[in-house]
Amino acid sequence: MIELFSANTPNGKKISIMLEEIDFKYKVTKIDISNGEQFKEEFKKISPFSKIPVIIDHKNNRTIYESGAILIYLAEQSGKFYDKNERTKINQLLMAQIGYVGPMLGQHHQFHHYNPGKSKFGEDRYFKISKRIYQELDEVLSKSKFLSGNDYTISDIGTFPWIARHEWHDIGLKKYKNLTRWYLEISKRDAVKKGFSFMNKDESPPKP
Ligand SMILES: N[C@@H](CCC(=O)N[C@@H](CS)C(=O)NCC(=O)O)C(=O)O
Repeated sequence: MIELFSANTPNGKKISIMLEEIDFKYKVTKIDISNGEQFKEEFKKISPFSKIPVIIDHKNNRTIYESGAILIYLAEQSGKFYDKNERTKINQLLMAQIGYVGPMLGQHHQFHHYNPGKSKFGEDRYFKISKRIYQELDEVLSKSKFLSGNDYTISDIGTFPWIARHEWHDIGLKKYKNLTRWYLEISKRDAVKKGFSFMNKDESPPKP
């Protein structure tokens, strides 16, 4: 059994979606990051940077933090969404999500959605970068069905919950035809619907 320590955020949703996709049994422990629960000594023992998500795989007695590392671990354990022959390609897009797409869209959320009017520089900067990310992902998806090729992989699972915040981004997902096609294709997967609503059963990926 897997224990998932998480919160209802894009990084949190990646792992619940993956667990649903591979059909592993899991239980969720909520970490209230808006109230500082991530800084408690008990949690820091399993997450040295005080961040969700974290999993404990009780069967193998392993604790893993960092969403990319967790996705790779679960893909290796299940043998799914991480084709051995395509790993370099999958890793590229997964690392791009972890190091670029997620952090930049996350800053856009901070300036544009949570704190509008506080910093024109911050708002403009991350709006511009976020638009660029939409354009770049759209270009990648003009060449292949999914981000790393013709198959749905952990790079798609990692990126999807970030694009699912498109209403906060105010960029207009619909303008990006390939990204929209990809988003709709993933939105209709049963495991994605289930994993997406892991903390709020009424939540579903918003329509473009
Ligand atoms: N690189 C990390 C980022 C995780 C992350 O930023 N988690 C956020 C929530 S989405 C968090 O726990 N923030 C609490 C904090 O930093 O205090 C990963 O991919 O797992």
